[in-house]
Amino acid sequence: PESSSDHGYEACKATADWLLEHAPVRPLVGIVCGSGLGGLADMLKDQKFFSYSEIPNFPKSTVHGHAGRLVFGNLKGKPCVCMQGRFHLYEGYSIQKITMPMRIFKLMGVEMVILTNAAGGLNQDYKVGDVMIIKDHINMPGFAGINPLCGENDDRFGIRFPCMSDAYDKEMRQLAQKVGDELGYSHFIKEGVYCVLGGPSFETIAECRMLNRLGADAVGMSTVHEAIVARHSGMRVFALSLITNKSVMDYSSEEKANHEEVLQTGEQRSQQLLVYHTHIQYITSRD
Ligand code: 6GU
Repeated sequence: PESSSDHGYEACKATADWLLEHAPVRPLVGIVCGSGLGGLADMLKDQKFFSYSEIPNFPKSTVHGHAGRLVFGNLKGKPCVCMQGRFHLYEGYSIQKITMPMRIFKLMGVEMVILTNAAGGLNQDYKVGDVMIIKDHINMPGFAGINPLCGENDDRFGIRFPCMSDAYDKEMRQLAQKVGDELGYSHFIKEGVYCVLGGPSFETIAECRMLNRLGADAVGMSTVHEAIVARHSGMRVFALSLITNKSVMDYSSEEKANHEEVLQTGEQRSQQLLVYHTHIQYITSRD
């Protein structure tokens, strides 16, 4: 088995301790902002930023549209830590390294993780700008033996064979539906299955058709690995996909997936997303 020294328990613990020493709050909620969705972090009060490059043991962000910093602060009075920019398999890191922030969250005391991403809409009823509450996932890399929990299990985080049938917290999903209704957003809020691929190339037409037939509603290159590692260590997970483009399913189509469209849709929906997010957070914190 490969050495876990740069992403194992000791490395995660050292990073968590370093962050807690320098952070203004001890976070209970950990948020990961997807491509073009980093605006949420700007809503935090009493912010403190850490560039990924200054955090010990942290990977570095390499993609345009991902700022690459950790933001601590309060959202509606709830202490949060927010990743502005995440790590992807296609950047060349190991899958254990890209999910290391989840374990650092856990060791800082985070109880709930909110993951967001930009995704392609496979479901033909979905429109660009729709927000999909993730109710389940298909872990394609997992079928090929690429799972962040591969390797020796560290019992300090969780068990060898964690259950994934309850990965996406039901109570949180119901809450998110309710908040969407209350805000008058129900026409663009869906609930569906997210399929992760390794990327960085977008899907072919044949691949989109296949994924759609397999029961996936949206496709992307993130989130699932983080959800698995977060669930492994017992954190609750809530995840949203912003449908930034429709997957091409038809050989007569002239449409082409591209990163600029992904970022643009994020910007266009950003205002509602911010309001939506903040309300989800607010209701989450009513205890
Ligand atoms: Cl169409 N595919 C993938 N794999 N990721 C995406 C996407 C599409 N749109 C946004 N992210």
